[in-house]
Amino acid sequence: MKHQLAFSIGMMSLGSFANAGDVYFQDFQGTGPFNYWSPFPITTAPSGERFLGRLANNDLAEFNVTQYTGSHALHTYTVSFDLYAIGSLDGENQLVGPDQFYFGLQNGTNFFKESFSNWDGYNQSYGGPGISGSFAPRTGATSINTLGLNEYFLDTYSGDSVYRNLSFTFQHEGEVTLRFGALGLQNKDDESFGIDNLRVSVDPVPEPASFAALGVGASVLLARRRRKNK
Ligand SMILES: [Ca+2]
Ligand SMILES: [Ca+2]
Repeated sequence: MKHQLAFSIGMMSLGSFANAGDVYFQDFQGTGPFNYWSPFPITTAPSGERFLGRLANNDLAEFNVTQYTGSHALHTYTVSFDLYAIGSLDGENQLVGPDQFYFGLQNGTNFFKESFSNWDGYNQSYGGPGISGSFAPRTGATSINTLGLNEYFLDTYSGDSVYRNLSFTFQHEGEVTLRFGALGLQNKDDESFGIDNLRVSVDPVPEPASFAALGVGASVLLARRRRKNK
């Protein structure tokens, strides 16, 4: 019986990688603890939505994917999450900003760093998935003022903007610790960011050696067929 138990546990952990695809999802609706995250506050918005945040000046929130998966091997990682841009964010404005959110790895690799604006008249650098430039406030937002986070300025210069499903794919060997941060913000009750609905997929990377062997095999087969046809 002991053997059977060990075997099934082994298969379960192996299965999570053999099947690939989604291995982690977190919507922060529960009370936690949220394992493998660095300690960070959870906020409940007036709408009832719970999320990781608020991130403001120099705050870092980190999730250790490797501790969760237990594998340092080379994999393709796909990470997606919802970003909440909260309060009177000033986008690209150089006097009271730029107000930036960034996402990357703990080792310093950055995948995303854009400014966001909820302030009418101040543009933001984020223009949609993969698009960076100078755009009107809230460009690319999925919904506006749905969380109820507008306590600082109760007008059109504040509120909240939800950017659903920002998605990033990268290959990495070794430890993967995701890092979410904010730069250049004012007080947290005035300007901040939140993270929600984090999804991580981990897929094996095909080995170049097996690709090469497949290629050689195919060309040998082709050559044989050609000889046969002559
Ligand atoms: Ca949530
Ligand atoms: Ca600002």
